[in-house]
Amino acid sequence: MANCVFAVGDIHGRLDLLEPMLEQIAASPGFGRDSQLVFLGDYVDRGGQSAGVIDLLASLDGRDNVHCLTGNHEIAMLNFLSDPVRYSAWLDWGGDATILSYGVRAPHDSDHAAFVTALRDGLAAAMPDHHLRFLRGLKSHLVIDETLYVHAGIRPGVPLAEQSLKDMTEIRAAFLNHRGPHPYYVVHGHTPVSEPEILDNRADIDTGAFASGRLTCLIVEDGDRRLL
Ligand SMILES: [Mn+2]
Repeated sequence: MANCVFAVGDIHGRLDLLEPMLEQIAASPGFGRDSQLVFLGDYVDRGGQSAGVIDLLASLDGRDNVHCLTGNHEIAMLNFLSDPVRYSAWLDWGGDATILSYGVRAPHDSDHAAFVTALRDGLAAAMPDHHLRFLRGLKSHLVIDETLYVHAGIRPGVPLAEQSLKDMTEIRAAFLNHRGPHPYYVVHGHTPVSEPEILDNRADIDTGAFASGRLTCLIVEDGDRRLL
């Protein structure tokens, strides 16, 4: 029998939505020992509880049946930690909320480079080591049976092994507008939709939880796809 997979869309700091969803998944009739749990990335930014979301997911991530993928926001956060001056744009993408969620206050430096460096130093000091290990260990994609799980999508026509991390975490139009089949059915997030979009070749389950209050979980079982 094929695995029953529960895939969760973009969380963006909404621990208040993630916790009840995990309870709902555990209570679902389809959930059992062989079930797989896939998180599609964008755990941080915008919402108020990014640190809490990372802490919860990091606590699950060691299990064989739990798979955490990277989103572009996790990459932006890691980039900021390594070079805050070059990657300060992360702050405008909701990274400021992530930093606040770790209890770090904005420094008073008026010089931009000094300001972002002090923020980075504060964040690095506040983050537990296992949060950093979690972020660095995130996978780019995952294939289970005939389904590909990936944050943003893939570039049509390019073999999976040749897909770039940038495309897998950032692609929009070239992937979203492609109506033909891919080598795999693609389950993804990244581009917010008001309703989960379950198409013939892909499913977009980013329902913009940060703003909408709606976090989506798709159940994939024996080639059948349904919402939790
Ligand atoms: Mn994204």
